[in-house]
Amino acid sequence: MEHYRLQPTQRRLANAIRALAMDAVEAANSGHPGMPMGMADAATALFTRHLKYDPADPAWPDRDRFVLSAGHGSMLIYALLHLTGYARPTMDDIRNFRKLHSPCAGHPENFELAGIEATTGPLGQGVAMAVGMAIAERHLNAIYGDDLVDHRTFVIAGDGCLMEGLNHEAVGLAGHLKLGRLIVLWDDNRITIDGSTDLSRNEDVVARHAAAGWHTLECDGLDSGKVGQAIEKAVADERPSLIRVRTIIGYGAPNKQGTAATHGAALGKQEVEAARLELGLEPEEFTVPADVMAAWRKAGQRSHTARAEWHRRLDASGKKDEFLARIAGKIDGDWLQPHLSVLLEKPPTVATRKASEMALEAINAAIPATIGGSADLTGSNNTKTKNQDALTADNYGGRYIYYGIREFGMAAAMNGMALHGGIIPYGGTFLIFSDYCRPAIRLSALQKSKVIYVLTHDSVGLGEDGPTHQPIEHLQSLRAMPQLEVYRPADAVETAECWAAALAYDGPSVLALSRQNLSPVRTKASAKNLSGLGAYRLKSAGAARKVILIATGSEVEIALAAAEQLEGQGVGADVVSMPCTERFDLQDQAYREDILPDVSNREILRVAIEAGTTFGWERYTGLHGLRIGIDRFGASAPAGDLYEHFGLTPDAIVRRVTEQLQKRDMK
Ligand SMILES: Cc1ncc(C[n+]2csc(CCOP(=O)(O)OP(=O)(O)O)c2C)c(N)n1
Ligand SMILES: [Mg+2]
Repeated sequence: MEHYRLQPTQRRLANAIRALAMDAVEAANSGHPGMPMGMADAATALFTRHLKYDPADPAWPDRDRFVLSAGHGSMLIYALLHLTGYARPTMDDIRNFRKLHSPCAGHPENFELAGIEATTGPLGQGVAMAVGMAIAERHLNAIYGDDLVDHRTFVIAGDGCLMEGLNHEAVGLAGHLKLGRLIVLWDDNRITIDGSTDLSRNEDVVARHAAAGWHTLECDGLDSGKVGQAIEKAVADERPSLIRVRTIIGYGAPNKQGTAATHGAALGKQEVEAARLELGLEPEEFTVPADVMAAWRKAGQRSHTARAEWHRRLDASGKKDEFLARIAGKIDGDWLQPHLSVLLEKPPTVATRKASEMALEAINAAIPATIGGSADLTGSNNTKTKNQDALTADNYGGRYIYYGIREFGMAAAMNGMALHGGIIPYGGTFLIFSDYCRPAIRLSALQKSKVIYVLTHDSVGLGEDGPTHQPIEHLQSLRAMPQLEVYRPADAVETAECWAAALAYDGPSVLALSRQNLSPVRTKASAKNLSGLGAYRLKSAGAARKVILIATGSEVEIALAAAEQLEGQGVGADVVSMPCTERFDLQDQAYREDILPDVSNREILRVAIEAGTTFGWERYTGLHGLRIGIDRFGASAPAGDLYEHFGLTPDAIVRRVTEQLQKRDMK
């Protein structure tokens, strides 16, 4: 065994990763040792010789980005961060892998540890977020030049990441945009959970990448030197690169390696002992030999000088403040008040998607960090403004991305751009197709990445396209997602306010916007961003208040008309516009009770009106309130006919309210 100790070879450095992965999974009796053990040599090549990073300043803007797309192999990144000298995770953190309050969560979370660029685990999304990071890098490079922005995005992906449908979108987009700074290392171990990849895959993964314009190459993944050579070639090539890294899952566990048994379970005491002998590891758990640790720490300092030089260039650039503010996500530019003044001069009757475009004209002129786009619905989503050129392989400085029909790919790429920093991405599709982006919206929310989803055609009000295109459950299901703010503005003023609130929120937002024209409901200036309060009293009852009509978006004007009729019958009715339930829930109790008094519903009937599922509206109406909406799939017809058909007219609403009031009086 002595020969292992002559010098800390790359293999011995890699074995430190293997040891920590085995030990942590063993201690947790849960986790995935196979992937880190198989990819240890490849990761050692990347982190000791190629990746540009500095554990002393994990947020250094010009660092290379590394994304562990195969997030189940989280112990790989935890080991790497510890070995290269990041402040966390400590060895104690690693000992507590997968336990409550350890930053070493089951899957890597960017909000837990500096050095983790993206939250991964849902397979495929890491690669797709990396595409967004690579776009962000080229875009900022086009603006600030090589002196300030000149880095790469590296990814480790497994068979699973490349099998997911999303991968087709991500690979297509990266190939089309010629993102040469993107390098994916594919852990080709021919194993997934169910067993051999022969069970489920016969496609030529490499040929698929080549067909999309990628540079492809392969190497022995158990030879760190060979992996390094492949990385060098990938770096030199102008196309995005896929390196097929041939490995053996669980490498070093003599009886289990190469089998799915190492994928996602502790190896067991006996097998760990056998692996220690096989690999020449220290006998004690969680132990890294001093010379190996020293070599790792030294590797972690490789980019020290590069960082210092970058800071000197930044100091000399004359753009230091601007650049740092932009990376930090600071937004100045007072676009809202001037824009509102123009709107209030002559309140327009427009669809809120059009109102969003009008707001964006002001936003994109005032805030250079925005990058817009759409998944092939630019003219419908109204996401492109006059000053936006397309961001293309020939013009990375453009600020509008034609994502193609790749909703999930767009959403994941936007997460990547937001995580990279320096960019505020927004992108459009129909609200119905939020289902196609939903897993990425969820990662926006979990990571609190500032992405704005412009989701138009937000109800049966889209009309003739029919039930396949008409959202029903979407608004409420998106509202159910933690940390995501869902806005549904009622007119052009609210739309601008919602945009302002979304831009100010340190996390993702959805703007649900109408296809059909809406009358203005806000015609007077207000000192506050009322939409930012989530809900506000748009009209106060004239007669004694018996009813509160709570409506969102396109239904607010209908509620106003219904209230007028009720008042005509001597029934006092407030109208509350509620563009964002999440925001309203955040207001203090006094405000909430002022807007929605009488929780018991004894004195006042609360009525929710939204052209979507009524599921969940009892939260605001109370169990004895009235919920007016659509609890079935829609239908193909002109919007006006559908609103009649589904009882979303002032007359129908007044009828139901009156009935309900009579029922109560009988009690
Ligand atoms: C979207 C998604 N589906 C399923 C899973 C559960 N899962 C985790 S790892 C894995 C198998 C992945 O195989 P591979 O990428 O080859 O990883 P390896 O077994 O080689 O480590 C699956 C199905 C997941 N994490 N994400
Ligand atoms: Mg595999």
